[in-house]
Parts: sequence; structure tokens; C-alpha cells
Amino acid sequence: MATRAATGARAGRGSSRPAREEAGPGSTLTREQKLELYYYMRLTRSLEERLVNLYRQTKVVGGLFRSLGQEADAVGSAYALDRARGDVLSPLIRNLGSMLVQGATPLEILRQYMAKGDSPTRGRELNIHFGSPDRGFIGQISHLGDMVPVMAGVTLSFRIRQQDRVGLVYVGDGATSTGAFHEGINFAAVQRCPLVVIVENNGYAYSTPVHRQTAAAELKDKAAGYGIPGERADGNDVLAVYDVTRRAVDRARRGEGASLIELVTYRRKGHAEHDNQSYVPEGEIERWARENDPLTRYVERLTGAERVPAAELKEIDARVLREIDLATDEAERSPVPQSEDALVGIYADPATIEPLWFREGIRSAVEGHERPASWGTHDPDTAAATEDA
Ligand SMILES: Cc1ncc(C[n+]2csc(CCOP(=O)(O)OP(=O)(O)O)c2C)c(N)n1
Ligand SMILES: [Mg+2]
Repeated sequence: MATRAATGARAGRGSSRPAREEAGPGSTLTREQKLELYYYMRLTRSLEERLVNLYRQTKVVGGLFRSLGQEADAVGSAYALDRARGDVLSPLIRNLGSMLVQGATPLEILRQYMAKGDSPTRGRELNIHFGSPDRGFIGQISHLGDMVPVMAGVTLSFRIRQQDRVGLVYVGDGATSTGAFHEGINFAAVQRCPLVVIVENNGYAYSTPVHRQTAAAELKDKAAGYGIPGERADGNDVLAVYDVTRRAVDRARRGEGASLIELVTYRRKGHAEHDNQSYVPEGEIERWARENDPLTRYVERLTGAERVPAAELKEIDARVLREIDLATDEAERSPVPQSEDALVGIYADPATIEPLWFREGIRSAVEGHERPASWGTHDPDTAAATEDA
């Protein structure tokens, strides 16, 4: 099973020198850290490939959202945070890589997608909508843009408590057109919250291309409207992503407030596994795959300028597969959820209703609740009267 200290270099990363690029991208990272970035990118891709296999075997029971071609943006940006200091991020469906960097394990991801009883949400949510604040990632909600005001609040609390912590929130290009995004980022800007807003410009929001939902030439330009710095970077270059995010994290930690970063990347799969991408111009996906794959580019960088022997990367690939194989076997052995689980870990915990109430007949459930008649739910008295008549 994967551990977040997979190459032993994770703790305290991002806490040393500020990011500078005079000596080329990623110049503040050690060789070990650069290999760890590779490990997380490979883990993200291979784990998602395993999930696709399980999906086709109908063992993944919900939707499957891929980040194929976007692994560098999630991994490189999350890596710029410092979990040892209590930094937190809130991921979206295409940020599995950021959760792995923060310490989510392949086993819990597999159990989650397979809706197992021992998954983080006990089978009540079917992909990566779960949080682990202790490990620095907050559970996402699906509503586009809404995690921006949530993270503005989280990071405002850091500032008020005078904590040395930074937050990072991911949004897609589509999410930047929502009211929640606007309100959240404006609030974070004016309150000088230590927040980094990562806009993943992957070309599409479901089937809508970027130019059909915003008139802004570049999404980073939106930052000017909020009076905060905005930077644009190549989202498929993991070292460039790390550097640009690290600069924003450093600014936030120095008390200089929020920043917006646009990472330019490309969504090579459909919105989810069921989407056939018929709306994508012919040849576009193949071109990005051929010319701008973040893993291929990083392998070239590592084996070229960084002089890492190809065999060393192959060893990491093999270790990733071993970890995923072990985790898959374990997840397959996991039990399905028990019906009582539906009543645990909810707002009233323990539940105010006795477990298994639904097996005692509908009367006990209805009588146990006060509710206005206007709710239109089943009323046994009226039902009985109707049946008698
Ligand atoms: C407020 C709101 N409207 C619509 C949806 C349905 N929806 C889910 S993801 C998505 C597209 C998201 O596009 P983008 O923000 O670019 O992120 P990407 O999927 O490209 O990563 C839509 C329309 C939603 N979740 N929330
Ligand atoms: Mg998008």
C-alpha cells in the first residue's frame, strides 16, 4: 500500500528556501523531491487506470472522473504546500493527485469508488468526495465554485488565529463563471486571507469550451478585478506548477493575502467515463496526448537535464503497480456497507432514531417525526382512511 512518505522526502517540503527560478524550474527541490513528484504523478495515473478496469467490471458503482493529462497540475500545486505546518487544500474531482500528495491512500480511494462498507464514507458517496482535515484535505462538495467561499472562511480563521497556515482551493475554468467563485475570491482578497486559488484551465466545462463561457482572454486576468496577483503557468510542466504555486504560498504565508493561478492544461477524457466527447474537434485529444503529456514530458526532463537513469523511474513504476495491486486485492475483500451505516456519522450522531427503524414498518418512522402535513410524505392515517374508503 502506498504511503505518503514513499520516497522518504515528503515531510517539511516547501518549508525551506523560497521558490526562485534563476537556475531553471524546480531549482529549490532536491533530487529526491523531484522523484517524489514523479511517484505521485505515476500513482495518480496508474490508480485511475485501475479504476477504469474496475469500472468496466462494474465494480466501481458510481461515475468515474479522470484527470488524464492533468496529473502535473494537481500534484505540483499540492506539493507546494507544507502539511507539517497545517496547510490544507480542497480538491475537486480531477485532483486525486493532490489528495495522494496530502496522504490519501490508494486503498481508501479504491474502497471509496467501490462503495465499500469500510471506505471513508461507508459507501454513501462513490468517488473522492471525502475529507481528512488531519491530513490536510477538506471534503469537496460538487457545486461549482462553492469551495472558494468555504476555503476563504477556512483561511480567514488561520489569519484571525494568527496561525502560520495556508489554504489552497481548486476550481475549473467553468467554475470561474459562477457567483460563488466571485463572492468567495472577492472576500478572500479583501480580507487578505492566506489563500491560493488554482484555476485549472483544461479547455472544457463538460461540453462547453472556455471561449463560449467567458470573454476573458486569459483566466488569470480575472485576478485584476479582485485586486490580487494573477499568474498563468504551463499546467503540464510539474516543476513550473510547483514554482508558481510555491510563490503564491510564500506570499500568503508572509501575510500578503490571496492569489490566483491559472494552470493551462487539457482534459483528455470526457467529463466522466460515460462522456464520449463527440463535441471535441477531431484530432485535438490526440495532439495533446502526442505533444503535451505531463508524464512523458517529466520523464524526458528527469532522464535528460536531471540525469536520472531510466531504470530508476522504471523501479518507481513497478513499486506503484505493486502498491495498487495490493490495495485492489484488499479493497475487493472489503465488506459491503451495512444498512445501519446510513445512520452513522450524519448531523445527529448518534442518530436520534433507533437504528433499523425502517424495518419496523412505516408507522414507527412517521410517528417518530414531527413534520408539517405540507411535506406530502406518506401519512399512515390518511393512507389507511383512503384504503378503507
Ligand atoms: C453550480 C453547478 N452547476 C452545474 C454543475 C454540474 N457540473 C458538474 S462539473 C461541471 C463542469 C465543470 O467544468 P469545470 O469547472 O471547467 O471543471 P472540469 O470538469 O473541467 O475539471 C458541471 C457543469 C455543478 N456541479 N454545480
Ligand atoms: Mg474545465
